[in-house]
Amino acid sequence: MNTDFSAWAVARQSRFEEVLRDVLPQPEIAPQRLHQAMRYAVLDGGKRVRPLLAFAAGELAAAEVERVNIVAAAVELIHAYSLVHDDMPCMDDDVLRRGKPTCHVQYDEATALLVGDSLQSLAFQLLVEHRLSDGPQQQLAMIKLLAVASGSRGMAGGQAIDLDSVGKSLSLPELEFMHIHKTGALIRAAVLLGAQCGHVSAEQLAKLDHYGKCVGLAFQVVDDVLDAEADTATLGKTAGKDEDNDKPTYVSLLGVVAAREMVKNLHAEALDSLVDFGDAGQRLRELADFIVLRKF
Ligand code: GRG
Repeated sequence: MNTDFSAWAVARQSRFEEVLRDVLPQPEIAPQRLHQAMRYAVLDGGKRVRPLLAFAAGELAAAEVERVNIVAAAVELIHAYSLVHDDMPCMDDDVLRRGKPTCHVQYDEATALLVGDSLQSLAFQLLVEHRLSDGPQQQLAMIKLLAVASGSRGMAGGQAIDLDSVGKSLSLPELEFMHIHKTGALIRAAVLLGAQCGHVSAEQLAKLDHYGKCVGLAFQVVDDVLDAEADTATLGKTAGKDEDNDKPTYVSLLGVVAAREMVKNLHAEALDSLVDFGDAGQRLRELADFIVLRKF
């Protein structure tokens, strides 16, 4: 635990890029255009927050790095699929993502749809092709965890509520429910899957689950604030979309000051969940700091 956070994160991000390059279908393999578009959507961009959370939780649980590489890749592939589909004209209809044209703009809509579908399938293929845990029951439970987190009772369900909420005003609990699913579920899954590659007690897992829930929601509240306050060049995606699309957000509901206060409280609650881990929880603490202080 001697290196500083930024050196720790950069080392894992660069190792992880190689993992992604390996697990994605090579661009010269047929169907080339689909495989090239999958690589376009996943590689060379993104903060890789979810993989970093999986790595930090895996290190806390003394997990084998090869196992964590796979769960981190599966989570990031699901995340990338969700961004590709979210950007399509039938959803958010955006032209810029990670500082470059969105997948359907660079390729075409049908290809973008298939990119999302194929990234999702590949995520689950990885989870069944590699050993992630000492026993098959635990591995099945991990696969189910990611399936639930990304499906209609997780991310996709949250997205359905999001699409339905345009032009409506939601209560704070309704908004929280939407975001805990749309954004929080996958972030929480990243923490839990990283930890489950190693060894943690049920009590420790419950604490990590609470940490994941808090940072997942904080991530979204920060996203709402950045959408209102930051510029397109800094974000690498179109700023001000929430207001333009008349979407309920923490900023529209509470205002920026109260939204920032909420982030502060979630941050404190996340750190509180890590108290019993002592030094072993340091990277997760630093990631909570990064998530609430991020500028893009
Ligand atoms: C299409 C099923 C389906 C779901 C889409 C995640 C999502 C659900 C939509 C993305 C819309 C959005 C901007 C949500 C806010 C939070 C969020 C997930 C931001 C993007 O994640 P980052 O900031 O992106 O981690 P990078 O590019 O850094 O990986």
